Amino acid sequence: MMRKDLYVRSYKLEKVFQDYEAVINKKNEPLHSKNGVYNRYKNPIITADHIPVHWRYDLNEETNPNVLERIGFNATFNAGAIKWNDKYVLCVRVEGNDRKSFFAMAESPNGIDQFEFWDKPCVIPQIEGNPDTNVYDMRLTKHEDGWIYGIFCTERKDPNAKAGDTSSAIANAGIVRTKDLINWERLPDLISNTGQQRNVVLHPEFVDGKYALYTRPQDGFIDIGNGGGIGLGYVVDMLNPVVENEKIINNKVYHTIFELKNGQGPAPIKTEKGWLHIAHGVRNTAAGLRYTLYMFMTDLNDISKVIHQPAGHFMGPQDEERVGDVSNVLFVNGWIEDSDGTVYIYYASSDTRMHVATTTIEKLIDYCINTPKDTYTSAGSVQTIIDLIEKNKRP
Ligand code: M1P
Repeated sequence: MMRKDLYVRSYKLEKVFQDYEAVINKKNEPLHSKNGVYNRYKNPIITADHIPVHWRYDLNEETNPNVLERIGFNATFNAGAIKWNDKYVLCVRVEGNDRKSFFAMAESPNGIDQFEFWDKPCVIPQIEGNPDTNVYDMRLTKHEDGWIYGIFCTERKDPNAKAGDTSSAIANAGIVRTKDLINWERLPDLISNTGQQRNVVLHPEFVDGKYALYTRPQDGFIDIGNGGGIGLGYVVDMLNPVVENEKIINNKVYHTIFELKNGQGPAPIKTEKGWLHIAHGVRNTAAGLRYTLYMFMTDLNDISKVIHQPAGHFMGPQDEERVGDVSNVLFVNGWIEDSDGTVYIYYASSDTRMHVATTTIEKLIDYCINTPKDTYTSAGSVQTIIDLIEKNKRP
């Protein structure tokens, strides 16, 4: 290489590293909370620009003299979350330009900025004879049995697809477990009798000696048909994960934000007033599907019983969150409760990027218990508003 070419090459490479450093060191700041319930933050916390340089570039000057990116990445979203060695760790769904999703861990010292990916993406062992085509949306649960479980969607081509149908797929829950977030043991995929599954989440405690799983049965891959609703079922042995007694505990309902489908977010958080749940609800619009986040609480003694559920969405896409590969989508599958009661909600917007919102256990309980319930009619909504107006007029 000529001296000038070498100079240009090293300049280009330096710029690539500088851009990356600028992204991972960008400070974040809370935005004013419009509703008092949570604070959004100014910047997304993980984007495709957070992908490390050594995943994207061949750094060898002989094999990459022009400093061209060799592997491109499209999006970073739908992350599971866990506090690990005092760090806020996300198991991010990374999607390459080749459309394949995979998991990669990223950590931050404070939960709101400076997220940096670990050295390599996660290696998920395959099931012999039945490899995953695509994997995504891992929920991490630290279970009382001592393992950290990761339950994710595994997608494979529908073996019964007609000739020429190159889209039909089957979704199911893949299961891994780990003690160090590095070495993953693959367990058999979930066995349920209710069709396809997505958004399956492990409850952190045993219930009557069994593992409890939140499920989302569906008839088809996108259309859930007669299925849908958040289910709850039990598994005796995670090495033979057959779901028993799967029942819908939080159904889809006509003319709500979860009219079409819904799905449990991360594993619920235990509080003295009940289990806090965050989920996504989907409705149809003329512009396509709209995904928002909502909350509910279940009983400490009977986790199948919903005891509080505010009307409507808890968070909906706003401003730049509305736009992305799949626009008008908020999705959540990770949150972290700190020992001081702070809650970090890690949500993704429009299947493109990761964000954080912070709140507290106290505020979330207040929100769930004291936000009016759905009346399911316009007249009911008006009455709810009038009740508050009248209350505010009383001395
Ligand atoms: O594109 C929006 C979301 O669609 C699916 O979620 P659900 O099964 O509830 O419809 C998933 O593919 C999810 O990853 C995606 O964010």
